[in-house]
Amino acid sequence: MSGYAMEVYDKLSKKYPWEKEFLQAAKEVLESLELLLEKEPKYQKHAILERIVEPERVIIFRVPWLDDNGKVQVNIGYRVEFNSAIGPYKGGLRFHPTVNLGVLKFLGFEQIFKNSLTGLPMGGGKGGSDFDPKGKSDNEVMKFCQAFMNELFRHIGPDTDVPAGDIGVGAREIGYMFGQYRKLKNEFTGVLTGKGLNWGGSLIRPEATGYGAVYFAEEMLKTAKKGIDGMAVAISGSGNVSQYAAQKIMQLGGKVMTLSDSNGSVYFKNGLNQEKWEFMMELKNVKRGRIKEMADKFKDVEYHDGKKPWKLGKFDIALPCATQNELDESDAKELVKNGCVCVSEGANMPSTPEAVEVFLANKVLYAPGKAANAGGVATSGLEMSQNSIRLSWTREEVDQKLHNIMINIHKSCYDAAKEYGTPGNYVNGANIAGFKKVADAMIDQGVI
Ligand code: NDP
Ligand code: 2IT
Repeated sequence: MSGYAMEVYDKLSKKYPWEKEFLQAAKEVLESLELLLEKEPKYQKHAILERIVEPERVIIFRVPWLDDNGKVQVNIGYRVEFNSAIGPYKGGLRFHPTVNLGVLKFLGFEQIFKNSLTGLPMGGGKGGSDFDPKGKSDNEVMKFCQAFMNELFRHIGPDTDVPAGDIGVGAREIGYMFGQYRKLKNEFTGVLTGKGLNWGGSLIRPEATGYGAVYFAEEMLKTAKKGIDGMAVAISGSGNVSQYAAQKIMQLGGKVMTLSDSNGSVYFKNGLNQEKWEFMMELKNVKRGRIKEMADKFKDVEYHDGKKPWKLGKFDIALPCATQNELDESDAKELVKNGCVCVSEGANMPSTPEAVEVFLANKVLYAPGKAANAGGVATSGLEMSQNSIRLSWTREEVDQKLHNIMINIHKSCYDAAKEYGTPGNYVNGANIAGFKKVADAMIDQGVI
C-alpha cells in the first residue's frame, strides 16, 4: 500500500490497534482502492477515506435480563451505524460470545460496500451482543431479545436503521425482537427484516444468502466455461447460509461433500441428498443439536472432531459459510493442491489475507463475502420494498430478482476489476465498485 490509502491506514492502525478484525477488513479495502485514488484525486480532496473508516454513530448499552432460575444476567448490546450516505443503516445482528466492538466494526464496514453493490438504497450497519443463545431455553432467549430491544428500539426505525439476522439470530430471535419493538412503539412497520411470512416477511429471505453465494459461483464459473453440475463442493457451517447453499448446490447437480459446526465437520461419502438435508434442517433448526449427530444417524457419513472441512477430501468448489478467518493459508494451499477452482464466500471475511493471496496467485475464481453473500441483504432490501408498498411478491418473483441482482453484482465486480487493471480480481472489483457509489454520494452531500 502507498500514498493516501497508506496514510489513512497507518493512522487507523495506531488509533485502534486492538480491533484486529476491523483493521484486517479496512486494510483489504484500502489496498484495493489505490489505483482509483490515484486516478480520482477528488476522494482525497474531500477526505473520503478519513470519513468512511469512522462509524457515523456507535451505540453501546447494558442488557440485563432474568434467567430461568430468576438470576440477573448482564450482557452488552451494540449497534454500529456506520454509513447512511445511500440509505438507512442496514445490516444484521450477531449474538455470539466472541462479539465485541472490533468485530462489529469489521462487519459494519464490509456492509457499507456490500449494500452498495446490491444496487439498492441501503447504508451500512451492524450490531449484536456477546449473549450466547446456545444452551438457553426459548424463554431465556425471549427474555434476552426483549431486554435487548428495550434499548435498541429508540435508535432504529424503517427509515433510520433496519437490523436483521446474522450468527445466532434467526427467525426465532427476529420474532421476539419485533414483538417487543411493536409493543414499545405501538406501531407495525418494517423495522426488521427476516420476519415471519405471515407478519411481513419475504419469501426467499431465509434462502437468499446461500442461494446468492451459489448464483455468484455460477457466474464466476461461466467466465471459465464451467458449471456446477457434477462438481464436488465443500461447505463449512450448518447454519442458515450453509443450509441453503447446500440446497441450491444439490438443485444444480453439484455434490455437497461436507458441512460443519464449531465442534467439527461431517464428510458425506456419497454426497448430501434430500433425506440427509431434511434431517440436518430438523437437527439444526428445531432440535438445535450438533452436526456430529448426522454421523450417528447415517452409515455413510463420517464425523471429524475438531476438524474444518477444507482438508477432508478433493473439492472443486469451496463455500466457507461459517465465520471470519475460518480458512487459512494452509487450508487454501491444500484446496488448490486438490484442484479447487472456485471459492465463493457465504460468510463474512472467512478467508484470511494469506489464504486470499494463495487463491489469487493460483487463479482460483475467488469471490469475497461482500460480493458473494450480498444476496441476503439484497433480499432484505426487497422485504423492505414489499413492506413499504404493503404487498408481497411470489417466491418466483423474489428468486428472479435475487438472481438478477447477483448477476449484476458479478458484472459490476468483473468490470471494475478489469477497468482498474486487475482482471479477474473480484476483491479489487468488489471494493472499487462498492466504494465509488458511496464515496460519490458523500461528496454530493457535503461535509457531514
Ligand atoms: P448461523 O448462526 O445460522 O450459523 C452459523 C454457523 O457457523 C453454525 O454452523 C456455527 O456453528 C458456525 N460457527 C459460528 N461460529 C463459529 C466459529 N467460531 N468456528 C466455527 N464455526 C462457527 O449463522 P449464519 O448462517 O446466518 O451466518 C454464517 C455466516 O454468514 C456469518 O459469517 C455471517 O456473518 C454470514 N452472513 C449471513 C447472512 C444471513 O443472511 N444470515 C448474510 C450474509 C452473511 P455452531 O452452531 O457450533 O456455533
Ligand atoms: O452480513 C449480512 O449481510 C447479513 N447478516 C444480512 C444483513 C441484512 O440486513 O439482511
